[in-house]
Amino acid sequence: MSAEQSGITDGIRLLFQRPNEPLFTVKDNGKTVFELPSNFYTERYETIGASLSTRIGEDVEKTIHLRPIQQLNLDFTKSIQLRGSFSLFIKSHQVIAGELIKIFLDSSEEDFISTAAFIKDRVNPYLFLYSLATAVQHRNDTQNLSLPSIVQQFPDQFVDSSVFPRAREEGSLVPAESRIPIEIKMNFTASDREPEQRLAYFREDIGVNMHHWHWHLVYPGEGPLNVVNKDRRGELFYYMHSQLVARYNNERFCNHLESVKPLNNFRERIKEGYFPKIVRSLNNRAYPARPDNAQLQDLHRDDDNTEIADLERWRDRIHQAIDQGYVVEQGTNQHIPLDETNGINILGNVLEASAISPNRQLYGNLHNLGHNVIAYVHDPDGTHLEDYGVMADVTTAMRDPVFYRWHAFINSICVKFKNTLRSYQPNELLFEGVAVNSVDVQITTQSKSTIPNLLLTYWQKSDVDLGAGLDFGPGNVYAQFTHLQHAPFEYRINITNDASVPKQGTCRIFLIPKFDERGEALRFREQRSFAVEMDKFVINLNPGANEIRRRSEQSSVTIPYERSFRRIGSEYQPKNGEELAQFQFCGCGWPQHMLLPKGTPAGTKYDIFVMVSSYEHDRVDQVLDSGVLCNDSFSFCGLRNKKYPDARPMGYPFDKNSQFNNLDIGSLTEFTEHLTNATLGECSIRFTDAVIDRV
Ligand code: CUO
Repeated sequence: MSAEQSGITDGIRLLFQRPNEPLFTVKDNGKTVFELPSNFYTERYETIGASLSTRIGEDVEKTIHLRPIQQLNLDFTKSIQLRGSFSLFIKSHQVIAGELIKIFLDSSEEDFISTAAFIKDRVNPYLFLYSLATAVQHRNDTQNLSLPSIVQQFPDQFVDSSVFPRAREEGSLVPAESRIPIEIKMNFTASDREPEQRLAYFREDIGVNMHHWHWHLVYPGEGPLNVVNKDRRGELFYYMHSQLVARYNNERFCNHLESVKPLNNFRERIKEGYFPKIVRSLNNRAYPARPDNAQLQDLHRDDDNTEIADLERWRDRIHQAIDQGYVVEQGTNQHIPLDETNGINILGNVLEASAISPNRQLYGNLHNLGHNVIAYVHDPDGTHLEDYGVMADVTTAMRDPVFYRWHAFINSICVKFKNTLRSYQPNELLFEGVAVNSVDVQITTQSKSTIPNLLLTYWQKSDVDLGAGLDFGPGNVYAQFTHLQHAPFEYRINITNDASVPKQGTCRIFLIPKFDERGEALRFREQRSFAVEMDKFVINLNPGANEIRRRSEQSSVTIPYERSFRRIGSEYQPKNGEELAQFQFCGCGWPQHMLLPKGTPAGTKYDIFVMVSSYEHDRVDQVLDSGVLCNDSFSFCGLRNKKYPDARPMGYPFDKNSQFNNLDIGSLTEFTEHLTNATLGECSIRFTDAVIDRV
C-alpha cells in the first residue's frame, strides 16, 4: 500500500465513526482529529467551529490535515432531511444515493478524503455512510480498507433501545477497565402468546441483519452502471433471498410453525403484526409498529405515491411476461427473451427493480415499493407524520415476519419462471466416471458428543461494542446478546474416480428437511424449495478412492463468527497478511453461527445431499488474484469485482425440474439414485436449551 493509500484508508475509516457527530470532534477514542479548511464547517459551526476544534484537539496524538476543495453543490440531496430517514427502497432516495456514490467514485485519489469529509455533515448520516461505503467497495485505492461494522455505526438499528440509557450510564460513570457488558434480553419484542415470536432469535439476530445490509451494499440497485451492473446480480438477488426464505422455513418447522405463506394477495389483511422496539438515533424516534391484521393502503406520501393497484398491475405484467417468454424493452419495444441463460437474471432485475431493469415503466418497481407499502401501513398518507417501519430499511427488514412473506411471494414468481424452462437432461447432471458413495457428518469439538451424524445446537452469548455508535460516546461499551450456535462439524465424503487420471469437480452440499412442522413427510417438490445450500467448493479427485473432509467453518455461504462481531479500530486488525485480507471488507455473508437450523431437543432429521459436478462445466474463466478478498461467502455474495464463480444456475441442481422428476412424482431418494455422482446422507440436529460458553 502506498503512503497516500494508507492516508486515505486512515482518514476514510475515521469518517465512519460516530456518524451523528460533527466532523471536527475527536475520533478513534480521542486519539485523532481532522483539521478542516474553513469552508468545511457547516453553517451552525462556521463561527465557532475552528475554536471548538482547537480546544477539542489539544490532547490528541494525531491530526489529519484535509486538503481544501471547492465548495460542492449538494442541493440534490436536500429532499432527504438531515435527521430524517433514508431508505434504499424509496426510488428518490436511491437516485440521490446513486449520485453521491458517483461523486465519491469520480473523486481523485488526492481529493477523496476531503470530498467525503466536506459532504459528511451536510447530508443525512445514513445516506452518507451507505454511499461512502459503496464507493469504498468499488474504488481501487481503497481496496484494503476495513470498514467498521454497521452495528457499531448504527447500533440502534440492531439492538433493543432500552439498552442505550444503561450503556450511556456505564460509559460515563464506570472506568473503561471495570465496565461490564449490558445484557440484551432475548425475546424482547413480544410474549410467547405470539407464535411468530418463536422465530425472534432468527429474525432479530445481529449477524443475520448485518448480512442483509451488506448484501445490498455490495449489490446496490441504483448508481453508476459499472457499480450496479454486476455479473448475474438479478439472479443473485433472487437466489440469495430465496435461500433466506428457505432457511427461515426450516427454522419454522423446527418451531412447529408452517412454512411462510407468500404475500400474493395485497388486499388481504396481514395477520402478523410486528412491534420492533428499536429507535433511529438520527432523530431518536421509534420505528413504528404494525398491529396484527393490518390492511395495506394506497400510499400518498411526499416521497412515495404507490397504489395497491400499481403493485397488482406490475405483478400481473410480470406474470404475463413469463407466460409469453419475453420482456419488452423500454424505448425500443424489442422483445428480450426470458431464456435459459439470461432469463432469471433479467427477471431478478425486473422484480427488484434495479437500475438495469429493462423496463421500469412497464414492469414498475414491484419488490421495492412492496416493501414500502408494507412499511407505511400505519400511516399511509403521512397524516400522523410517522416515518416508515422496519420493512423499508435493509438493516432492519429481516426482523419483521412479513419480510419472509413478501420475499416468498417474490420468489414464487421466480419459481413460476423456472418451471417454464426445459428440464435438466441427464448429461447436465451426471459426471461420467465419478461416483459419490457416502457422506457423513461428525462434530469436531473434542469435548462434545461425537456420535456420527448427530449435530448439536445451543445458545451462546457474544459481545458487540456499542461505544462507537453512541453520540459523544464514552469509549467502548459492550452489549451482550444471546444467539444460536452449533458445535463445529466436518463432512466426510467418499468419492471414487474411475478414470486413470485426476479430475476436478465441484462439490455441492445441501441440507434438506425430511418432515414439515407436523412431522409429515415432505414431497420432493417441497423439499427442493426448502433445500438449504451449505457449501460449494472445488475438489481434486485422484484416480481411485478419495476421502474429502470439509469443515463447517469453511462454508461458501458463511463468514466467520469473528467477522460478524469484529470490533472497531486498527488495534483490532489481524497482523498477519492473510488473516488481514480475510478480515477486510467482508461483512457480506451469512453468519457462521446461523449455519444450521435450530433443530429440536428430540433431534430433527435432515437429508444431506452431496453432488459432485464436472468442473469443466462449472468453471468460469477469469483471473483471480491470489488471496481474493471476501471469497468465503461467494455463494451468497459473489466475488468482489469478479464474475460469479460458478457457471451453473444458482441453486443447481434443485433450481428447476429434471428429467427424473418431470411429472412431480418421485422422491429425493429416487432422484439421487439416478445420479451416481450424488449421494444422500442423513443427520439429526439436536438442540439444547442452555447457554454454552465459547471454547
Ligand atoms: Cu433484501 Cu427485499 O431485498 O429485502
